[in-house]
Amino acid sequence: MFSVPLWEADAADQSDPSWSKRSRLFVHAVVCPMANVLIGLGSNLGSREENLRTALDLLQQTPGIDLRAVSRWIPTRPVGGPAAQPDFLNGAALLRTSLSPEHLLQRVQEIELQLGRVRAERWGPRPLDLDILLYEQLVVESPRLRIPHPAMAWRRFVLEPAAQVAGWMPHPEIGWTVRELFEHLRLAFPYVAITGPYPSLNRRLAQQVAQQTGAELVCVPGWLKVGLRMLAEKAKEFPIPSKQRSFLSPDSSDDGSWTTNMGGMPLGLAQNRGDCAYLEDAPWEEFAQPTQLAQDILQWLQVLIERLPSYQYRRASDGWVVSDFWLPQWLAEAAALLGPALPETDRRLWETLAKWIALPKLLVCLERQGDGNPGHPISDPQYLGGKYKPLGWQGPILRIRLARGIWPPRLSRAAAEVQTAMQAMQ
Ligand code: PH2
Ligand code: MG
Ligand code: MG
Repeated sequence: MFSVPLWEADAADQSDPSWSKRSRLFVHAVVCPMANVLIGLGSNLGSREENLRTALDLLQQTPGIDLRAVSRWIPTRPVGGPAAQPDFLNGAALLRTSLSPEHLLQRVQEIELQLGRVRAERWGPRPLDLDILLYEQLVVESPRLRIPHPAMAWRRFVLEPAAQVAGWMPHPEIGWTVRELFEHLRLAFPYVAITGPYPSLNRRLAQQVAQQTGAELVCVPGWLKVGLRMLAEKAKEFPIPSKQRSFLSPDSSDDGSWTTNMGGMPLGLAQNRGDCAYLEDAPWEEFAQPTQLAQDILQWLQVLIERLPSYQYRRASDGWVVSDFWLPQWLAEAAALLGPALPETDRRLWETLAKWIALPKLLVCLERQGDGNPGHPISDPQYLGGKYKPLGWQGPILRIRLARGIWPPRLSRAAAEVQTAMQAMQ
């Protein structure tokens, strides 16, 4: 039997270009089909346009990469990073590639280095930044690489050029196309909703963000979801046992008055409690009748419709609004608390009215570390699932992990993160 030794096949590969081309095509078609990849480009040092041009040339010259479309270059103000860094030139490119995400990342980083990139400060100035934004519908989460790029869904300097070359590409985690994300960014009411399992942290973060950005602050009213300051104020009006009163008093540590006064509590009670531990110890029934509560919520929804109108009614040029709740989540929690006391008609009215209220341009979700303070079970989706089906969120979401072990956690990093995201949406 006749067979070509391997080294002869190699020799043939090198001497006959058409053979080599055919064989490579064959390999791609069978082993690694070409993937559509969306790349973001940015430069704010040196000759920006030349840097971007060179980057594209180097990409195109890479075996296994086929450049399909390139956006216009868009001048943008720097978002985040050191003050007074130069303006950026941003763009996007659509590739087809046979390289794996890891190999593509390696190649992209080589090109960045070749153009003089020095990795120093986060969000610092650079002659070239090449980001893999989307790789088909893959979700990659490794220490070196995250796809989709975690901030792409709300960055204008990413979405505007990306929509020019890959408007049709869906974001695998959000389900919207790049074009839909860009439309949402342009048209949605300038509203950031903050949610998470600790009501008082949501509030503190919302307050801090509003203070830093000048945004209007909208907080959940009443005592259901408030920090302890307001609960303590309420407690003065209602007869509750003094044992509970002791840990409802606001403290003055940290930056505000919204944290539990753990000092006044027996150690056992203070352990591993969210700020809403009072929900067990001072059941809401002591404060109001369920039907009254359901009515209050209806009235409050009317107020929200005026303050958070859907984007058909107010233009995006209006000022920012920040809320310390995300409405569907909050309604789900309220419904869970009310349980069977919530009439079906009221629940349907809530849902109908909720649809009139603007979708956030960005949802911020504070997330606990696995071993951290568990928060209150009413914020646990599993608990909610059995009681009330929350409206699903579709859209950009900024997840912020709280630091381990520190309680209450400092929120300055989280606030800076939200502020940068808001800047990126402008
Ligand atoms: N990239 C960053 C941080 N900030 N701002 C603009 N305008 N354009 C960018 O490409 C950019 C940025 C981090 O990669
Ligand atoms: Mg980048
Ligand atoms: Mg980068």
